Amino acid sequence: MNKNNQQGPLADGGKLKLAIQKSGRLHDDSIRLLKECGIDISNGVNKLKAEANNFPIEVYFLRDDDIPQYVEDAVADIGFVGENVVYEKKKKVAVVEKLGFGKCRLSIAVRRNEEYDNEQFLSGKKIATSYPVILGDFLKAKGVSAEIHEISGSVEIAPGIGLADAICDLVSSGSTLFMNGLKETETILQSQAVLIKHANLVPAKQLLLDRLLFRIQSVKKAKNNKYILLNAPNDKLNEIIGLLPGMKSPTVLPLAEAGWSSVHSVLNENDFWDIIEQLKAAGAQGILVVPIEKMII
Ligand code: PRT
Ligand code: ZN
Repeated sequence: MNKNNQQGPLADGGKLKLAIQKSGRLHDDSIRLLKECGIDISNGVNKLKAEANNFPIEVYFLRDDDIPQYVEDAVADIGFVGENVVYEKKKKVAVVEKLGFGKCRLSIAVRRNEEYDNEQFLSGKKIATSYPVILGDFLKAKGVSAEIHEISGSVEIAPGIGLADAICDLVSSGSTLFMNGLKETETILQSQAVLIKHANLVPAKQLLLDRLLFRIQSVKKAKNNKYILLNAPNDKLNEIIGLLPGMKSPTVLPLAEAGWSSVHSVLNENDFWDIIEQLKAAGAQGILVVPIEKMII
């Protein structure tokens, strides 16, 4: 047994300790994901931690920037945090699973009227950012020597007030850049929320994490897939079945009306519209598409 499972300030009764953002862009989606995994935590927004009554987990509410450190130190076993924060902080933690929310990119942007051919534009320039480590690695890899000016917020206004020639910041819709007269010229990192874990979880904690991961993966798979029901004339059944992947093969049931069958299957979001068009062309009718809540394969 590792010291974390013994009595003292780190005693936790064998619960998996999860750190999530206290408030901000990742908070609601983190809580929602837990809920979709069947884990209900009592509302702890104004508290430091909350417990679930139906899963051995304890949730800590922290600033996102602090989560990698807490996980490295085993104060939390696992955390939900943006990849951008994980790579900037360079703590000893393992990235285990992409969570599918909090998607954004870390990009270079310059004044809209500037001509930017490639990263050599940045040579000798001043770049404002809250991500000096990731930016520094990028510049080094490209062999560009520039001055990194670290600021903690409102990075987008730096070029407008003459503080910098370029910025390196997170972008999602791009509207903040646009409103500040900037254009995005280079993406240096694609980011989303990820699950990180302590480098050496004790086996009992790893088992709990495996249970949680199984649930997270089932939720993610369900989100990427749709359940489809359709009616098919029997003489077109083979052609229609050939278009459907299904988890094993589609379910086919006879309809009350002679010569017709009902076909049930599962479609991946990415192939969805293509396959629907082909199904219609092949004679499928009454197509119903239903969201899937969990998918266990
Ligand atoms: O208080 P705490 O330190 O916990 O929160 P925070 O203020 O540092 O972080 P928060 O809540 O703003 O963001 C948390 C995480 O959300 C980030 O680390 C990213 O992983 C992720 N994320 C996703 C984003 C964005 N999208 C995003 N658009 N984080 C910030 N932004 C900001 C960006 O910095 C810029 O100011 O939104 C603006 C740009 O948005 P668009 O839509 O105009 O392009
Ligand atoms: Zn933060």
